[in-house]
Amino acid sequence: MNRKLNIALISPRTGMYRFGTGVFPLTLRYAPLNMVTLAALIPQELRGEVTVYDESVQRVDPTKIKADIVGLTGITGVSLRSYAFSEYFRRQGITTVMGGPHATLMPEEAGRHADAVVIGHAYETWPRLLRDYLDGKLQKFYYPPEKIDWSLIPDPQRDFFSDKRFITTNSTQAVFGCPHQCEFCVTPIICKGNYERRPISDVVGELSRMKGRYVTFLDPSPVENVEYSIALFKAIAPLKKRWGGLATTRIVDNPELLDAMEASGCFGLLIGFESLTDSGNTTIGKGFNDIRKYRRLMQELHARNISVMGCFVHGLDSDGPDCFKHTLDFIHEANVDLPRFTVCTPFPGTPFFNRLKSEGRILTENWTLYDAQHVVFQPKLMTTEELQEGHIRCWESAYRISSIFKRLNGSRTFLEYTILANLGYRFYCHGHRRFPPKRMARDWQLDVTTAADIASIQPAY
Ligand code: B12
Ligand code: SF4
Repeated sequence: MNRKLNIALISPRTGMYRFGTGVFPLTLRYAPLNMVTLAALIPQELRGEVTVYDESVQRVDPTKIKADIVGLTGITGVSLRSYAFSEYFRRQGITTVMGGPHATLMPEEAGRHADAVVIGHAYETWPRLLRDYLDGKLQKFYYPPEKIDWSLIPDPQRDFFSDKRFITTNSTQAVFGCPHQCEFCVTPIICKGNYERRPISDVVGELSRMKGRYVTFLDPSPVENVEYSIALFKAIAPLKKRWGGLATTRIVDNPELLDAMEASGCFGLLIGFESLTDSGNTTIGKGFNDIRKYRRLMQELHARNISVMGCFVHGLDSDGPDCFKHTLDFIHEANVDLPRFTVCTPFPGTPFFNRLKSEGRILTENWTLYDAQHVVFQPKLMTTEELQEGHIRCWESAYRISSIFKRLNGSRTFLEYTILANLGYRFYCHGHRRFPPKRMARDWQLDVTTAADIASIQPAY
């Protein structure tokens, strides 16, 4: 049989990150890999018309989409909108498949809204699912094999995004999972505590086929296997790329690793400092973050011309109303190039969610509010209002012109990027007040969602 499948892949938007009316005037972000990877995984002999939509950079009108199968992805914050899309397409007789972080964390829930759910990585299961569909044997749940063959990763079909407004479409991933178990983090849950690596030659091959110089590594925890990381950095150095990625604060104790990063073209790292107190880091199981070494880490990175997106979380059980001041003092003293703040968020499926649930502290299970910028649980040492307001004020203070000037003047690292990024974030943080919880709570709905669908999806707020 020679039947071809028409497939539409949709990444729905969240409340604050949206095309046109979101917090960013432009899309200040790199392209995600998931949908363009799934597009590349569709077996050649089954390929009909394949389209990829990302609602954060384009308007998506579901009434215009005609396909045999619609694939939907979603992090927790977009999951209700994903369900709304799915319910709409099922009403049109189109088969829907869900995957991604939230469906992996909550497969039963996703299964109530989609015909099939792909749990975890899809390198092997997505092509199998498509063949099952054609054979009339579609299953409800697809689990990844015990041992994933990382060499199955194809070059993503980046051309789907080339005319979209991403900073770069050159994203890739070399390492999967994390050996740590931070209480709030979804990575160890999704990857079942495994920490695995792609063959270095595959990563080098993919990088060398990318157009342009700039690359983003999306690995949530890339440098915990130091031997692999140094070998990877040495292997990519001859390509003369410039790359940004993530790292933990632990790199401060490893000058060889820092030197290898610099020599391989690293221009920026996202680092989870999380808390400025020992008790804060210990409560979340991130005790390896040593606050006494934070300033030295910043100096080591700036000395190597590596800029830092520093991530800080507010609302931990040991955080009182003074936590915002600690964060602001640190970002100014250490000249953090691009500070980023989140409200501690108990993503469902994590130990953090389970603990707060058992303590009766989860205030809403409306997943749209689980975007790490809205308070969804009862903090211990603050009121919800103190946490929400303090968090927004922290953003606003960090992105005053005087604050930007102080930090960047002290850092003077990769200014051609950090000045623009700071101005973008300045605009972003002033958008926070436009997205109060009540507005956000309804934000997942589609124009074409019917009352019956809303009843089936509607969470409590
Ligand atoms: C790119 C990215 C973003 C982008 C775009 C997000 C998006 N909508 O895709 C931006 C910058 C906007 C972003 C923002 C945030 N993000 Co983010 N982000 C990522 C990141 C780094 C890469 C995603 C990616 O492309 N991965 C690579 C692909 C290959 O893996 P994958 O996504 O898991 O997809 C595979 C499978 O899941 C499966 N699959 C996925 N979708 C589908 C769909 C179908 C139909 C099928 C069959 C299979 C399938 O197939 C793929 C191949 O195996 C991930 C971390 C990571 N490395 O995955 C975090 C991650 C997705 N983000 C996360 C978080 C927490 C956030 C923020 C809250 C961060 C913050 N602190 O502010 C914000 C939230 C924004 C909001 N308002 O809600 C969490 C998700 C947690 C959760 N439960 O929601 C992750 C997992 C990181 C982490 N460890 O915490 N993020
Ligand atoms: S927060 Fe970072 S270090 Fe902790 S488990 Fe998640 S990926 Fe690993």
